[in-house]
Amino acid sequence: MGHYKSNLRDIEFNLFEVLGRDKLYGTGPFAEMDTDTVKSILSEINRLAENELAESYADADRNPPVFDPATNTAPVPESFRKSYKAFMDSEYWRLGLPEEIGGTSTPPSVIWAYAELLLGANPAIWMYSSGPAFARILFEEGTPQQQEIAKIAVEKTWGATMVLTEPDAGSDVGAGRTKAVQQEDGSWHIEGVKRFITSGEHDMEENIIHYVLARPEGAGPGTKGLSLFLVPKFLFDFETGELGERNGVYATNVEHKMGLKASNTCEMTFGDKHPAKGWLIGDKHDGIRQMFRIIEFARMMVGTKAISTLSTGYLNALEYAKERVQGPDLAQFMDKTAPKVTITHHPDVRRSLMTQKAYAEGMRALVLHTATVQDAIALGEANGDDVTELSNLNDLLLPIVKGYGSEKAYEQLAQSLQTFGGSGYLQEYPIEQYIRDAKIDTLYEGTTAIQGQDYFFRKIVRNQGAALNSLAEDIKKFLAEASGGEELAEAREQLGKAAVDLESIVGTMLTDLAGTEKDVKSIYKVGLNATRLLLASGDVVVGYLLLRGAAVAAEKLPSASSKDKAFYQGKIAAAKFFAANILSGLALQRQLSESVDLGLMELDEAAF
Ligand code: ST9
Ligand code: FAD
Repeated sequence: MGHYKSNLRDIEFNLFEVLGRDKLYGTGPFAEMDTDTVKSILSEINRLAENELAESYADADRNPPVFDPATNTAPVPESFRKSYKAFMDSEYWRLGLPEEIGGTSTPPSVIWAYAELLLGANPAIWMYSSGPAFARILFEEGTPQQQEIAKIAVEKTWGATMVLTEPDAGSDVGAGRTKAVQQEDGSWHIEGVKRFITSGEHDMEENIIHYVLARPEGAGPGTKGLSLFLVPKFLFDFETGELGERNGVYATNVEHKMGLKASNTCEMTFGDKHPAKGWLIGDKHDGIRQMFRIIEFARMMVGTKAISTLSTGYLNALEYAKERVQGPDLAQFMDKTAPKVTITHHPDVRRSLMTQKAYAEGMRALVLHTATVQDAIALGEANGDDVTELSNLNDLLLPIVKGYGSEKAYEQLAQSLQTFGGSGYLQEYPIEQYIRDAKIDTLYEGTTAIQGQDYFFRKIVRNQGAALNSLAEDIKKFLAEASGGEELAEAREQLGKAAVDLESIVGTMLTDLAGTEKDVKSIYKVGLNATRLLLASGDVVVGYLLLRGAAVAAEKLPSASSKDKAFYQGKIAAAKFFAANILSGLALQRQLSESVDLGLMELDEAAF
């Protein structure tokens, strides 16, 4: 067995016992994807993930791709290539692609369930294998000719990249200087240097399509002046896909990173050696909106990756804790001859393990809950319904999945390592790599600070609180129904209080925002609270979803099989633990949000 420990039982618990996905699968646009099919797909991907996909995880970390400046290449190690090929050969990457370009219509909840397995086993495989998923943007946003190119890109499984970042344009994408110059034949020449481009160069597919944000000559400043271009590594015949000359886009460096080393992170130089030809996607200048369709998908992916890594970190820690014998039971502290026990007997280890479990399972519920909102959007769109409200709810949840998910996964992975004691610090166990590989999740696709601002300004204020209110209504309804009975009464009360504290934090921030009319500096108070609000919201949503799961478990427990009994007991225990130990912290966050003042902003920089 490889490093990866999946939790298919909990994925299926969420999908079928809590979220009722069996009622959706096999119906309407998902007629081909019934519950049995979904279960067999997940079971097969799970097998693949634990074996072939996980196999190269450590080797590709210890022997990462090396950049050759003479040829501008960075071939991946053989072990990784094998894992990648196993995934591509499985053809599961077709799930969720439009059928017109060679895909299989699949509910988003199935995609994110399988994504967890792949991302937990070997996340770089997902990155390199995303070319067909990217082609969807060409199909949905492109000209008729580009829609045909989308089919070619899928058929040939060409790689793809999203190309935004530049040395002086990271969070501030609108500061990008890469230029696009229109040519007489309708194509464009792209000129500039992009930085940190995932999968920018590799040798596993014959071609790579770069989706590049660049500023056409004469276009305005900021993000709205950027357009999205298709820039292939090799030029090709648009009708047949036959490869032609090398295009003028080259990797000019591959970064040496803390983790996720199998994934090439490239500096890409456009138009230096010879012209880098590009084509405007959809023949219209609407780049940032088009690119954000990719970003939204990628933010969901990043959150899922982080959460999945925590889950396998926790399960590895749990396995170790059940075997590691150290010290006597605390209750026998007077007896120097007392027998030694496994560390699961120590209160502090139990506290830590239950914290890891509650976050890992709570955040899995968060991903799959968000995915069911996406199911409803897909269904609504297929039926021609107005899906605005559902889309707004999905938009509200995305920064929580990405921002909260990545921060808490990284924080809790340190606890998983702690469970191993000194052994956790060794490369003999996977946790140190998990920590290194998961750190990136709080950084790319918009740092946590950016997620916090996106959440407050765009997803709450601009939406006039509508999506947040609908989420709050769901929580209130759950509390009013008293689901889970007496067993969960105290935890429900704790959730209710935390939700009130959260409303109050939002209220404080809205008041501070309104305060800018009198004093523009009041906006700093909003900025000081933005990440706090994001993390507090994550706690409340995760607490709510854990309790929803626990209520189902409480109902099923009396008639459960002996194997399921422990599982359901664990669901109830995790929800109660989270409510008592984490949700109670919201009261302090509320106080802190109210006490924010301008002192920090007025402090001389020299005093830091
Ligand atoms: C990166 C990649 O880090 C790392 C991993 C790569 C892995 C690749 C493989 C996996 C991907 C698979 C993909 C498959 C593809 C599937 C396709 C499916 C179809 N939501 O607020 P404003 C838009 S890449 C939606 O004024 P500023 C919107 O159009 C690098 N749209 O912003 C808006 O116009 P309007 C990642 C949003 O002040 C316009 O932007 N880098 C959202 O000009 C302007 O908005 C980052 O993520 C949103 N949440 O610019 C950068 N927000 O208002 C982080 C904005 O009219 N920085 N738009 O609607 C930010 O996000 C900044 O806040 C900023 C600020 C750039 C948006
Ligand atoms: P900066 O924007 O300089 O941020 C530095 C710090 O300041 C951060 O803590 C940030 O939160 C904070 N900060 C910045 N602005 C604000 C603000 N307005 N308010 C509050 N705080 C702020 N990019 C791509 O285009 N394509 C890719 O495929 C890609 N893959 C990547 C892979 C890796 C391994 C890495 C490391 C990066 C990748 N990136 C990619 C780039 C990534 O998206 C950026 O690194 C990220 O958006 C942050 O930009 P930056 O590094 O310039 O940091």
